[in-house]
Amino acid sequence: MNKKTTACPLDCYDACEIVHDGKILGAKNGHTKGFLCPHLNHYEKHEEIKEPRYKGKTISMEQALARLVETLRESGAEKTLFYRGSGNFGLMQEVSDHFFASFGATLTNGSLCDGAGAAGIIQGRGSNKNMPLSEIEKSEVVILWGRNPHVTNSHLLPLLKDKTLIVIDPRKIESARNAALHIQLKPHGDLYLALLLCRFLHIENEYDEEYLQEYASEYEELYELTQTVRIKATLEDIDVTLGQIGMLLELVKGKKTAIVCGVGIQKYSDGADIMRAIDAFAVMLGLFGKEGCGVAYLGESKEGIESPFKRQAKRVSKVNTDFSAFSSVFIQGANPLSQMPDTQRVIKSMESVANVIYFGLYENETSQRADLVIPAKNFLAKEDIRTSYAHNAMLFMPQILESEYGISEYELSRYLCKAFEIEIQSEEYYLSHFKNFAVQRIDGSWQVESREEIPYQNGFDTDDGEFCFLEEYDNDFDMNKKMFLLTPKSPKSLNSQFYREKYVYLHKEAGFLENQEVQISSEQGKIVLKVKIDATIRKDCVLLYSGTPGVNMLTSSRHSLDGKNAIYQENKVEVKAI
Ligand SMILES: Nc1nc2c(c(=O)[nH]1)N[C@H]1C(S)=C(S)[C@@H](COP(=O)(O)OP(=O)(O)OC[C@H]3O[C@@H](n4cnc5c(=O)[nH]c(N)nc54)[C@H](O)[C@@H]3O)O[C@H]1N2
Ligand SMILES: Nc1nc2c(c(=O)[nH]1)N[C@H]1C(S)=C(S)[C@@H](COP(=O)(O)OP(=O)(O)OC[C@H]3O[C@@H](n4cnc5c(=O)[nH]c(N)nc54)[C@H](O)[C@@H]3O)O[C@H]1N2
Ligand code: SF4
Ligand SMILES: [Mo]
Repeated sequence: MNKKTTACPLDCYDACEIVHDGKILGAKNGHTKGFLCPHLNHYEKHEEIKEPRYKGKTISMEQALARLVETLRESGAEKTLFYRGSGNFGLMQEVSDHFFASFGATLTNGSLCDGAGAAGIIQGRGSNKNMPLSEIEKSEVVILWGRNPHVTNSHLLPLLKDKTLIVIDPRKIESARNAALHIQLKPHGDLYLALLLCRFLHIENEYDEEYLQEYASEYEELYELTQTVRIKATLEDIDVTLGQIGMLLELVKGKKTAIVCGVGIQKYSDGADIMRAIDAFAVMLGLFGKEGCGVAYLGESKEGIESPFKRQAKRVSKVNTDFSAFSSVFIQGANPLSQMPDTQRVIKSMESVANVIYFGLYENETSQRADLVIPAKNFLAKEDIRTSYAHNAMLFMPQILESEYGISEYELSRYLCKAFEIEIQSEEYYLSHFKNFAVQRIDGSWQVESREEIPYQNGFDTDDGEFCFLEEYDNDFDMNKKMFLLTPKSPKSLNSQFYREKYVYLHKEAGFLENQEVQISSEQGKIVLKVKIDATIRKDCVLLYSGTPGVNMLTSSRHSLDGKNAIYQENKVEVKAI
């Protein structure tokens, strides 16, 4: 078989380049450096749905598509919801938005992922431009602030070699082992930590005054705000010492520093403020617009690319969607019955929907509930292009294999457009549209043209070009005796895809035994799971990986105050033996 190159389609910072010669292998060149993660190393072992079915009975693809058209005709656009998740990050996934928006159906907005942090970034900087992996490579000090690269971003690891590492995470993640400093703070303590870091920078006159005068002249107001944080009491509340603050400031002094943030820090109601406070610390250090410096977050994967699809539509939030308001709900690339918050509510809300249609690769809670199941083609069997939320490459994903089952998003959308007399361009047209947003570099790779390697070199994108500091914050650190719920990502699964976890992870001093069955409960609901003892987590934390069946029985479908994001970690929980 000929060698062909493509890219991993999954929702992951790395967006790896793949060489396929009958086997899936990591490309040797570029950031992929010849290795892939377990999800792709074992990709072809995961059994895909091969046959469409309606009300439990196998049907042909022709019958499924005819059934779908009939269903949409019966419901009408008003009563149709299109709910798309992040199972595949190819740009062509949005072609279904084009059909449903043109049809007049309702689409979604809001975020289960990074929306609160993104909102905080935009409030401060006026835009959300990310620090790419290639710049992190040039830094001397890297602060992993709620990012776990061994699990979620393994292609960052080779770039971290020989750098001074600081880890701020309630868990002793793998990177904490060789970090110069690990601040194992209480979950949700980050806003206070960031404000205290700003305050001490000011007290010790270690801030970048020249930079601040030019690009963030209201820094004295920020200092006043930080003075409202009571030092001793707050440090106790968040379980951080003055020594740790001093050491962090010493380690970053005069060094090219990258603050690399993940999504765990912002899955709270004040997630936007948390991210904005971390940004403020970076501004105080003068880290923006300089080589090897800045703040990396989960950026916008479609930054610099205009969509060729019609996307204006009525929208409802994907955090607390009222499915019962619709008679047809078409779900693509998502498993809302596991991954949306407050599963109890989702089950109820979906109960009365006459037609739940699931368009995906794998069996899961949502495919089990669906009336009509339509198998998708996987990324090897369809044409696509992807970009990343952590680097600036554009990667082409030509079809590599023929597949006898499933249908691509483009083919499905074309079929629906034809049935409803909606205009749609050819697949080649869309692919070349996307390609127009990239330029080829000397090494042959393609890069999204308008993305900057070092954003904010001439100030920020706010009205006056200056950083806009946080002006107030919510001062109610949750002191109640219940335990913090952490729901980070698992090395075995990608959210609910692949090998899903089934345990609750607790510190040995939490008072339970390995394999003991316990009940975990929150205001929202409860679940029973077996215990795994885990020395990497704090005594006051209960860890359930994202994708664990039942995890979202415990979470609430409230939104973050800004950014319309889910707040998976806001609820505190209790554990008891059963
Ligand atoms: N293997 C694997 N890779 C994935 C995914 C997956 O499911 N599995 N999912 C993908 C997706 S959808 C995303 S969004 C990214 C997310 O990528 P990351 O942001 O790296 O993922 P998380 O594991 O959610 O969170 C990272 C760290 O934040 C810590 N954390 C949790 N709460 C807090 C807090 O309050 N404060 C601080 N300082 N730290 C906290 C957790 O302990 C964890 O170590 O990963 C992507 N990559
Ligand atoms: N408690 C808790 N819940 C969470 C999180 C958390 O941290 N804690 N994390 C949240 C985050 S960050 C995210 S991003 C969401 C993710 O939530 P979802 O978007 O629901 O993601 P997955 O669970 O990965 O399910 C993706 C589905 O896409 C399908 N799929 C894969 N490839 C294709 C394809 O090419 N075409 C089609 N049509 N389908 C495909 C697969 O069958 C799979 O079932 O979960 C959120 N849920
Ligand atoms: S590290 Fe991420 S992009 Fe690379 S193969 Fe794994 S899931 Fe795909
Ligand atoms: Mo995510």
